[in-house]
Amino acid sequence: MSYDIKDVIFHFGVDGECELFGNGHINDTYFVYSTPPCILQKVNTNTFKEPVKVMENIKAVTEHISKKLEKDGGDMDRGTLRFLDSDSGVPYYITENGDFFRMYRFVGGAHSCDSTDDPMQLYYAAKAFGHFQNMLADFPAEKLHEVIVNFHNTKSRYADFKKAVAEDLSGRACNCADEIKFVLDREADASVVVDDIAAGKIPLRVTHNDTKINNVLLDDVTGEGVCVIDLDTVMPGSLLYDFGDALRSGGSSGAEDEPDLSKIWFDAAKFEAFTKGFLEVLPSITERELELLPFSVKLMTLECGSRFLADYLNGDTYFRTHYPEHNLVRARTQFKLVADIESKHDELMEIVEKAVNK
Ligand code: ADP
Ligand code: GN1
Ligand code: MG
Repeated sequence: MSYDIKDVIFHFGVDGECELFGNGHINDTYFVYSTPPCILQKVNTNTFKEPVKVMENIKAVTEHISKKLEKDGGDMDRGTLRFLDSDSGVPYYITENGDFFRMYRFVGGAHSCDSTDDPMQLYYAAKAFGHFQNMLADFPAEKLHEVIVNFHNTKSRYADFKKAVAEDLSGRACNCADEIKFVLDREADASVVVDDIAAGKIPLRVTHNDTKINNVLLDDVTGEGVCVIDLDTVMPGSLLYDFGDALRSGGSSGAEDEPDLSKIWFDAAKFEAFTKGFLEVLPSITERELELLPFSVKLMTLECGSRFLADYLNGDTYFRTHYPEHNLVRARTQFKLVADIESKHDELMEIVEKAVNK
């Protein structure tokens, strides 16, 4: 560690012990035993090359949400992330070595799930993500920096994937020929949403873009959604990205990195619960978006699997890994899910139709 963590938190006017926290793949997260408790994060500047712009986005978005909560009598303490300014008067602190830190209040009495067996958790998570999107419906999108360019542009993700295969920087392509073929066989899927957005058939909205199920906090007592977190990638996007990514993670029968693929399938009951919650709070959803809901889950799962596999081929430079084959294991679970979602497409479409006609 090239920084003195006590000194870092001191710059935010906070004191207390710190310990590593959470299971995110990108940032380093610490729980700070201060009064009140806080979360300290070292932002991954390999992923986010312009972290000041990330913080400008997050501040604008959280202030917008705070105003909505105040107006609607929402939970001002726990309904959105609340950042602390450092002694430089900005919501971040940069060490002499260039490490970029931010600090915000810990949301108490709530928890996140990396995966879940309870469809009700999906229902409440869906309402929270849908509500988040509603609160940002009148946010001026042009104010947001595109902090990761083409983040969910699946066509450009395919170009990245093919580059990783061609370069094979890690020399691992020979270990995963079947998985590479699995991705390449589905290239036609990559155009569907991006082309519809470009043609104006799908509205561009302000979206979260990283709705992994552990990025929503649920109340410890009621189970209801409390706060949507991990706001680094809030940018203009499609509602389909948020729906699809939440079910990629939340609709799976197991962990994202479950090595035993016989334990991995896509759970239609979880899809049903999430769809119900999402549609209950998002009446503005269009016909075309509804039609693509099941496809979006497959698309986001395919995109994520291709990113894990590309990272494996590139030598594990993007996602945090805990052992050498970790990204390949993650990619395989995603592809198992993709194949299962493909086989269940009609069943999932019927669930959407049933939810709409309720
Ligand atoms: P990453 O970008 O690395 O995924 P996150 O911002 O999602 O980082 O934080 C990692 C984990 O820490 C979350 O999944 C959640 O469990 C926990 N966490 C983050 N912020 C809070 C908070 N304000 N209150 C409670 N738990 C939090
Ligand atoms: C990363 O930050 P975290 O762990 O919530 C990634 C997502 C992936 C996800 C896969 C900024 O999310 O795009 O879907 O891992 N975030 C970024 O688990 O790349
Ligand atoms: Mg996260």
